[in-house]
Amino acid sequence: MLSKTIESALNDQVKMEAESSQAYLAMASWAENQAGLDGVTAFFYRHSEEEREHMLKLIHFINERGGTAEIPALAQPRKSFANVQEAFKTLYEHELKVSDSINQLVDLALAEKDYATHNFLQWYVTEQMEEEKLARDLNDKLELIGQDKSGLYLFDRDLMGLKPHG
Ligand code: OFO
Repeated sequence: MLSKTIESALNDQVKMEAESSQAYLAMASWAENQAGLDGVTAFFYRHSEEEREHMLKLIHFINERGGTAEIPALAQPRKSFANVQEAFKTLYEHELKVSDSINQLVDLALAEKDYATHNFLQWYVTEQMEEEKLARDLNDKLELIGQDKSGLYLFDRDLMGLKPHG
């Protein structure tokens, strides 16, 4: 059985994953309206789907452990970006915030001696490590590419089949 403290913290995380999904959906839709960004578009759509799965996993866990999952209202995500670099920088910064939030949840689970939740959260810890690394790598590549259009073409092509968690 979940304590009220853990239940509420997990529900905050549900909201964060939902916001991630919406934020990346908005990026996908923005990219879809830019010329020649098919790979970037596909990547953001897939990433949005993955975040929705992260949210669902939390919802099921909360409900299965005797809590009540809350389906949250969401704020309007950012709709447009100056360029691909800015979109990926935003994604990376967002992932850092999510990692921070997961780490705080892990701390809380330990403090509350909720080992089942602690164990459940390990999947998210690993996932965040992978997502952060990928986002960092993509930002590094974009920095190298700069304004070079042929570099951006290849970057976009590489993203076509890439899974968001690497
Ligand atoms: Fe849910 O993994 Fe990114 O945010």
